[in-house]
Amino acid sequence: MTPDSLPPRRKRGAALPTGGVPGVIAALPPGVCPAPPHNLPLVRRARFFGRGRAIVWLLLAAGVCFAAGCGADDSYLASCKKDGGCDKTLEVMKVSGPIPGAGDPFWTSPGGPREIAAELGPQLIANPQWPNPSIKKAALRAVRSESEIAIFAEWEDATENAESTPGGQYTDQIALLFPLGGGGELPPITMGAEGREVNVWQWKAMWQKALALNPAGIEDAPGSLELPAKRLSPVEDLNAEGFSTLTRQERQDVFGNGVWSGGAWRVVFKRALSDSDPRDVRFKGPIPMVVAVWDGGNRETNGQKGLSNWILLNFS
Ligand SMILES: [Ca+2]
Ligand SMILES: [Ca+2]
Repeated sequence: MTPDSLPPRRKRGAALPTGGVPGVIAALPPGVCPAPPHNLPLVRRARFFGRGRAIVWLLLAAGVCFAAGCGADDSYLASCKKDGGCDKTLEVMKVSGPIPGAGDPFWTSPGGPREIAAELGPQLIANPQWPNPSIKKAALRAVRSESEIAIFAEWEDATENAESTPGGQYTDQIALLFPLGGGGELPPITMGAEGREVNVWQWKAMWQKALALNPAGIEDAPGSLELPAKRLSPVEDLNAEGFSTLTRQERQDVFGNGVWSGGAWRVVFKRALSDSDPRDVRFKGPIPMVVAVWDGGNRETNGQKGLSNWILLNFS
C-alpha cells in the first residue's frame, strides 16, 4: 500500500465513515475475518477512549459499591440491604466487664442497649404449617465486651411451660439462626438449605429448669450417642442445612439463661466473641440473624413456631 492509497484524514467533528473501526466485525458475514484497519490514528483514539471509559466505569462502580457497603465477598451486607433482605438492624452495644444475665435490670435500664421489636410471623413453608403462632413479637437487645457477645430477648408468654415431659416437645423455646459460609445470597430463614448451612442457638425452658435442679449437668437422653457429655447449658449449639437436618454440635459453645416472670420470658444467649469451631458463626462484621419462638402452652414444636425475617446484627 502506498501513501496515495490511504483514505483522506477525517476533519474534526465529521461523522465516522460507514464501516469504520467500531462495529465492523458485527457487520461482516459469518466466517469472514475483518481486514486490518487503515486509519491508524482513529484506531489509537478509539483504544484510548475505550480504556478511558473502562477506567471511569470501574472507578464509578467502586465508589457506588463502597458507599453501599457491598463488594466484599465475605459479607452478607449486600443481600441484607436488598428489598426484603433484612427487616431491621440491631445495634450491638459495647460494654466493659462481665455481661449480666437475663434477670439483671441492666438490659432494660435507660443506659442499656437499644431495643428493637422483632415481628414474628407464621411458618407457611414446611408441613405442618403454623399459620397462627402464639407469640407475635419479641424485643431484642445485644451487647459485646472484649471477649463475649450476648443477645437478650424478651417476649410475653402467659404460660411457663418448663416441665421436662417425656417427649419434651411442648416446652417454651427460642432460637437464633445465623448463616455460615462466605456471604452472598442469604439462605432460607427456615433452617437454611443444602450447601447453605446455618448455625442455630436454641434455648429451651425445660433445660433451664432441669439445670436449676442439677447444676452439675443433665442427661436428657441417657445412653444416646448424640450426647457425648452431660448437658451443661440451657442453650444448644446446632447446625442445619434445611428441614429435618438439625444436628447437635460436638463442641457446645453457647451459654446463657432464661427467667419467666410476670407473664414474660427474658432469655440471654452468650458466646465468646470468637472461637475456633469452624461450624460456628463468626462475628467479624455485620451478620444477619433470624429469631424463632415457640409457646409450649400452644402445643408448638419443631416447625410450628413464630418466625422473624432477617435482622442485621450491626457492630458499630
Ligand atoms: Ca408458654
Ligand atoms: Ca460450636
